[in-house]
Amino acid sequence: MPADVAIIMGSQSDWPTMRHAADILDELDVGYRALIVSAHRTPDRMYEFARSAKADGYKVVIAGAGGAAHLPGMVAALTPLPVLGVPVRSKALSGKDSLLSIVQMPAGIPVGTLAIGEAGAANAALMATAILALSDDALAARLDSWRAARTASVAEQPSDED
Ligand code: RP5
Repeated sequence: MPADVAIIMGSQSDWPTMRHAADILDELDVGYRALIVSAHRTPDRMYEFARSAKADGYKVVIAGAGGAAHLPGMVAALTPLPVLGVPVRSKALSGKDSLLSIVQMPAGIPVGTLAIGEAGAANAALMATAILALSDDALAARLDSWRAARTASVAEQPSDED
């Protein structure tokens, strides 16, 4: 299966969050590759990844980082591919620093910023899937089924069971 989506993250410590994106892509049968690419610790790796991402066949980049989270914006500056940013929850500021670092891009270089943490990672995967589904009818049908199953799983009345 071709890797249409790159899930990149600044650190191994981001993986427990970013794996929620990977889980959704697995459910939807979307090819991806997960890579540790740090703007601060491995800037050359980040540059090489971003510069070649399109030629390498990726169509969407999901970038998760925490704290002074430069990774999504730097990668967005270096590739024409859509970049979805996931603010990872930080120890010091609970991810508010990550969110503000990622979301406040100056006009001209967009990063599609999702929610802090696991919900953001999962939604980044769903948004990446929706982008890919624009030119893939089979994937669009899988995404429709996935969404319909989520809707069908919601009970009409609350239960006493946890
Ligand atoms: C960022 O620093 C990473 O994205 C991570 O969220 C944060 C902390 O990294 P570690 O110190 O846990 O490696 O670059």
